[in-house]
Amino acid sequence: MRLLTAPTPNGWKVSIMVEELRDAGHPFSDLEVEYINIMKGEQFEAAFTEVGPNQKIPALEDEGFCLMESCAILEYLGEKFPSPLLPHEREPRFDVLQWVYWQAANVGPVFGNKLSYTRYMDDVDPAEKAHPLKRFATEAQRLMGVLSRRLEGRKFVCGDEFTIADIALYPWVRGWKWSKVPIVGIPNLEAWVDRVRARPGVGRGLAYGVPKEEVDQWSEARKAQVAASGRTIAATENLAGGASGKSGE
Ligand SMILES: N[C@@H](CCC(=O)N[C@@H](CS)C(=O)NCC(=O)O)C(=O)O
Repeated sequence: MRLLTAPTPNGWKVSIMVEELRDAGHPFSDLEVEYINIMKGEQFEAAFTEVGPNQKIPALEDEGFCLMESCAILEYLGEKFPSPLLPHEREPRFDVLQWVYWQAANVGPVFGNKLSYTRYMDDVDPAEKAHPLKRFATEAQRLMGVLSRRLEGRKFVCGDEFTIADIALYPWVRGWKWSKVPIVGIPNLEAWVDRVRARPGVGRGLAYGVPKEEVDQWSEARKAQVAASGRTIAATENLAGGASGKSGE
């Protein structure tokens, strides 16, 4: 099995999943992790595109079967390697899956756009950014309200068990300082973030592609590097992307 990934929220979903599954007794002894340098545009190369046709990490290749989309990969691994991370019974399984799809359709795109406008799109006139920034900030805050309500009286998103719903959501929510979506003063979210972070598998998963000492706090050099790379990816002149490799140039 090959995992093509990078140290970003969507990449960490899958590395956390692998480490949590290891803790659940699945050794992943044949796993090869290949880091894709999205700053240099390696996601646009043919070798990557064959596995991930959307030209975004993560992507997985399992004995010739190729899979893109982080949440589809979570579901695939959850199904292939049984554990409480993806319940088998229909109702508990769909209870988990609805939150996974909610993340994929809402939290990921909204936080991603908020982050791009907040941190990266510096080739856009500030006046032009004002409306999308406000829209994505308001929606991100609304989504955090929904998550907080869901967590009321629950240890994890779907109850006492940690599942792929938590895995899908956590890497985006933990990055709230970077995306500037404040969760301080929302006790259910703060407590959940701490509870998820305390899991050894989550700690190891977050270390993929990042030195251990920078898992929770990036160095100034890394912040500058990430900001610069994000700028390249988010620049409006690069939005047409394509397979030319232009984005990384
Ligand atoms: N919906 C996709 C989103 C993947 C995605 O946006 N990946 C980003 C990194 S977090 C990426 O590869 N960006 C490179 C680019 O946009 O060129 C998923 O969940 O897998």
